[in-house]
Amino acid sequence: MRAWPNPSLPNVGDLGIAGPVRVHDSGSGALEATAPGADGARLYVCGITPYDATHLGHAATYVAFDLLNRAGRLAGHQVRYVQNVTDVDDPLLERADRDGEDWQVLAERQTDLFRDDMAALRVLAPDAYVGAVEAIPLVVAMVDELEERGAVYRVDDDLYFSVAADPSFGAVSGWDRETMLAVFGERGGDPDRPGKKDPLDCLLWQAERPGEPAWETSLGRGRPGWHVECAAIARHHLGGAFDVQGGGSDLVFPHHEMSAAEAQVTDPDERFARAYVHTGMVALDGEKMSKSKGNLEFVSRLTREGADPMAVRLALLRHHYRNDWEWTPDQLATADADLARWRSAVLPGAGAVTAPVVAVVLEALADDLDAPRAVAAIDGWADATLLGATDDPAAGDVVRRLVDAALGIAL
Ligand code: 5CA
Ligand code: ZN
Repeated sequence: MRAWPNPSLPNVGDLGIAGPVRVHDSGSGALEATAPGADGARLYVCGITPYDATHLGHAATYVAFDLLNRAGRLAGHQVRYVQNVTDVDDPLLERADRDGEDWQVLAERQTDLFRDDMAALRVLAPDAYVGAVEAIPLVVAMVDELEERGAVYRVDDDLYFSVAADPSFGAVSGWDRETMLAVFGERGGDPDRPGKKDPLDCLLWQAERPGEPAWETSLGRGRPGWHVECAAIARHHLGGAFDVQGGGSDLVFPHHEMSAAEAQVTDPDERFARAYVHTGMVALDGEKMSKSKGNLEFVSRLTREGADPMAVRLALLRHHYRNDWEWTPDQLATADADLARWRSAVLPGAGAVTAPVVAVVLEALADDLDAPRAVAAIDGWADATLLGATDDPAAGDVVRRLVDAALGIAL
């Protein structure tokens, strides 16, 4: 499907990240240097299930991976970025049902809203933006391959993936079985269904249920399971052993564990992704912002009320992507004032020396996307400039390009 219009990227001139970009891999629990090959960096980020979009938790997650995309480019790599849209799945159908709305109309409207919000936040667009529905042929082909490898079995007319087929199952989350079992049911799994070989086995293909959408395929009439959707899309659009699989920390298990296992059974010689990177959860009113609880704040509500999307982005960047944190309205007011300060500091052109601030911002970005450190460096430069420093006659232009290219904020 179509993505959103790309924001312009400034001419970065001599701004560049010298060393490797390092990110925290959930599997190893350590910072790992990304090491893109000659064909560039390959990034897959799990997309929305299109309802209740775009809340600030979504926005924080996509802005975080946008920093990774930008860091890769500043390190001189071509970046190939793929994202999905889970445009058919139980939660979407349940919401459409609850509201008496056609599920496709709901999905299209919410995907449009998400596109607009991503464009407003100046998130670089994916090179391939792929819906679950349009990926059904890819899913069917992958389930066929899994079947040839003996990793598929039937419960009634539904097809299940046998997690025992992947010897490295568990390596993405590093969780023990007990922990996996404790959350599987809460995150779309069905540990108690009779007839399964292992309670952790997950659905690959769900046979048609009365009143639900279904597609006629060689697997029978039905629809794809969730995890295989991302496995099939990533594998097809990026190939094996791509650099980073990203999403919020609520996707570590089962989603990323299962997609990796399915892909690794299909292609046993290759890891699915080289690193699994996860963002912390944004809360509101003391609890994780979540569609099921309804404690949400939306990008579009804030902008409709007059918020500058760049202030929303700056407010998100004040938090390190790996932390859990809570949204409060004062953060937007603060970001708005900070943005105004940055804007007046770049305006005259001359300002405080830029070499140190350029170095800190780019180093911070390459060091596990440390946006708070980068933002603090810009604060320091803006303060010095507003106090009258004019050491560098071209400072305003340099900082404007730096903030734009590295942090995605247009001043
Ligand atoms: N469609 C699937 C992924 S294939 C899905 O999880 N969709 S979602 O709409 O529920 O979430 C989209 C992204 O936002 C996921 O990466 C999810 O982890 C992230 N996310 C959801 N809620 C929050 C939150 N409160 N804070 C931070 N990130 C969140
Ligand atoms: Zn996904």
